[in-house]
Amino acid sequence: MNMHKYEKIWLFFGTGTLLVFLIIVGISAFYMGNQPPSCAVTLDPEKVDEWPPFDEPGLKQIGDNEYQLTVVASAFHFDVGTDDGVVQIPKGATVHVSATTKDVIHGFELVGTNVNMMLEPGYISTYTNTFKNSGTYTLLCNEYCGTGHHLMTATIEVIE
Ligand SMILES: [Cu+2]
Repeated sequence: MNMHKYEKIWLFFGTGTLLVFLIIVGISAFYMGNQPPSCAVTLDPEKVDEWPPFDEPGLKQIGDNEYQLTVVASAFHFDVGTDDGVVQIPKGATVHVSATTKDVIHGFELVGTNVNMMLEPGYISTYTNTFKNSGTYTLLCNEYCGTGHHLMTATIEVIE
């Protein structure tokens, strides 16, 4: 088969970039352990209020500068365990976020961070984030969930 020189170059280039990307994804997934956040943990969405840790939402210290933040979402509210919807986290703390929803699908986006999850009824969504910079971060719902969707916020304050 007679192939044009440029065709050979582009075939080589295309195959080469594909191999480079596959190697990068392989190293990232299997050597560095990067996995997409998984929703493989389930619960009964009718019994969220009785299901630990969602029976007591809020921030709990679980180690040296390590915290567990449990959040229950429902239309149109994030229950973060405080009356004013504000959670204070010390700067530099590692926070394991665990969240679920009681009713419909909600979003869980902590603006300005990589924390961005979808909350689905019957599933527990988790994400671990280290807050290196102090400041005020807004937690908002980014999945349209009904008439009060735009009011669905909470606040995370990272303090010195
Ligand atoms: Cu919403």
